Amino acid sequence: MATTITITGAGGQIGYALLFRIAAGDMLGPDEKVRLRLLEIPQGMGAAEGAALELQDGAFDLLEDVEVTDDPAVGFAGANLALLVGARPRGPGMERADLLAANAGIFGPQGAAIAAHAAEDVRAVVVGNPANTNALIAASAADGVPAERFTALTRLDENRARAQLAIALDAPVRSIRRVPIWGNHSATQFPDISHATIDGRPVADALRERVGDVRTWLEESFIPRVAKRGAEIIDVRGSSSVASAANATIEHVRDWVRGTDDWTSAGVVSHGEYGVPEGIVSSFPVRAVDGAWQIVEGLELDEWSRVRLDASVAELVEEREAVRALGAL
Ligand code: NAX
Repeated sequence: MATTITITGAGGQIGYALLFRIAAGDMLGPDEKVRLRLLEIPQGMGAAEGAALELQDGAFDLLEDVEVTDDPAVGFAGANLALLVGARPRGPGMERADLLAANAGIFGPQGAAIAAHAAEDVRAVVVGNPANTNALIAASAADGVPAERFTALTRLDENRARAQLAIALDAPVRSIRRVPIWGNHSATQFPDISHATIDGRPVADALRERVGDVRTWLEESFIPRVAKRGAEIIDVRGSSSVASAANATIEHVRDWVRGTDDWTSAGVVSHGEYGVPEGIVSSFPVRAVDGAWQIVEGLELDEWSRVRLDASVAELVEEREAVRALGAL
């Protein structure tokens, strides 16, 4: 047996950073064979075919076979996992509505193709932006596939938040746990440290000793740094986040399939938890149990946190209204 994994946008940057790690067993472990389906559009086929040649040259023990296609029916055939990376980037002068419309034209048909051709246990993670709303569009087009099988990547945001805390506290990142991201994968996201621990002790107590007034530090330094990290990477590197995004994608899928021992973050469909309107794909603190994400319930959110979560959710509701107006839901 092998797991069939479809990667859309496989000829792009994140695709290139993902493929070799998946083939090496970083995502599903050293005992699980993988079959890769590289789905591209015609312009991306050359890059994807080149990556497939390099996958051959990697001579990976776990890699059963690789197929490159620009036909979604072929690309999603039998897929157990779908990594939806390919998306339409915002071009010069493009309004948000144009961006949503262009991506609805990608993620609607892909959701339908997943429903028609993927394996019954298919699970999808959307990386391509706007990730949360793209996941919502794909889920609503995938008749017969439970909406819970469509998720959006916010693990990169969580990793960025944990890394910034580790730097501020001069501590190893592994010592920092429970830093959920709430809301949208956008500049409105809310990285929440109120339940975070460092070696089991509240992060807020440790921060007070280092930064003084914690709330000011969160508002003026931590939250903007995490929420705008993507732009900072572009400024410094001259290109958007790639390897860190691929790493987070691998961690998201690994945890979803193999389970978590603590909380993490993922964009999942709301059933009304924490007052997030039903049906919205929002980031929450989650655990993975028996192959399914569960939202961690019962957490206290103070007024200051509530305002931030509500602002990000309001943006998600607006995006949903915009795609509804386009007829994409
Ligand atoms: P690239 O432009 O390098 O690659 C995208 C690839 O997708 C291209 O090869 C293109 O031909 C392909 N593609 C476009 N439409 C397609 C379709 N309908 N079917 C199949 N393939 C299609 O972008 P890359 O740097 O790889 O980024 C990919 C996406 O990830 C972007 O939307 C980007 O905004 C998003 N990101 C999301 C992150 C997250 O945390 N959720 C972080 C990183 C990244 O910004």
